[in-house]
Amino acid sequence: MRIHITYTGGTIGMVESEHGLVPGADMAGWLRQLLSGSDELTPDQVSLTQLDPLIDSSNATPENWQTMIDDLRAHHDDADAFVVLHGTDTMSYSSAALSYALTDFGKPVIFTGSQHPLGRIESDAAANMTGALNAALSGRVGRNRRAILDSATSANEVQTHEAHESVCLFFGHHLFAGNRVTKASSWAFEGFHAPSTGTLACTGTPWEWEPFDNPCEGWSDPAPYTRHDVAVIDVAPGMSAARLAAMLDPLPEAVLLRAYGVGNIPSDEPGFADVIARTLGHGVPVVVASQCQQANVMLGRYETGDALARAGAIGTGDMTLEAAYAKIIFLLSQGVKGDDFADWMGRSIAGEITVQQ
Ligand code: ASN
Repeated sequence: MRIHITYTGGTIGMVESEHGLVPGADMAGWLRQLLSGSDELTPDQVSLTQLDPLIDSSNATPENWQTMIDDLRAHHDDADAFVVLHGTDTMSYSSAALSYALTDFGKPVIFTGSQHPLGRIESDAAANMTGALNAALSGRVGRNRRAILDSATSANEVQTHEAHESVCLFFGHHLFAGNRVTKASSWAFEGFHAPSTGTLACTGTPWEWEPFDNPCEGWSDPAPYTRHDVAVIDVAPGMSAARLAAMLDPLPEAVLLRAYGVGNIPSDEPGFADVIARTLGHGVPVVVASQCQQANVMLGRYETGDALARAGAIGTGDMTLEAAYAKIIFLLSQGVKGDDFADWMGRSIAGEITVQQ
């Protein structure tokens, strides 16, 4: 068994500086030491790419997502499983983003990081690293889920290929699907939750694995991630139509509106729904998510969300905010527009959404 590790930055490899934590720990040396006593995985079975520059994940962009994808693809044939070391702040955005782009990868990719740097005596770095390695070695992640009919890249040409849902995130004794997870705590060792689907596995002797079968359609030959102008807007009590309009001027390429509950907005606020209808009228997709971590967006369930549904807004179903945002950037990077964009937001590329039959 060979493992390739892509080290992107994050607290796990940080050290104290005059201005707070910054990358700077000896990751290669620490890993060698961590594995030196193991009879399952020796240091020479592990390769490491240290991305340059190492970043705090708060600085991650879609270009960084693509750099990770490029490194994984470059090492695809060198290893049986992969670990991505990443900062926790945007790890769930990156793991969702990579899940869409790697449905053809066919090997496990496990994200992890830590709340404390590896040099701290109370650090969760070793537990998370060994947990991610154990998940990678388990043989239970990244297996073929189903052969699919793919109409993603060319509407008329229907072809079959195999789709895999292979990107996971290990943190605080739990393994999650990479596109179902959200950072829930800035300090707890159990820092992540998967509010709609729960965990894939929990550590122990032995690990407890949960049944999980979210069908996915996959995406063949994805174009690289590029940056796109997506406005993420939170609705709040008392917010006026003028404020919403100002936030949408100039018009972005897409809007991700964080509404209330099942996708409700202040419909009595004069002009509020009109701003959204006008935005849609300009051909800008408006995707409506919920401020609830555990949500199933159903536009039109209430009168307060009905105007959004009638205007053609797209609900996120049970996707996390991170999965929805990364999916919007993915679809824009693929050049998907109009009705196809709305259609794909509701379909499962990599198991990120529960498709209602
Ligand atoms: N700011 C850090 C990061 O996301 C937080 C962490 O890794 N715990 O890179």
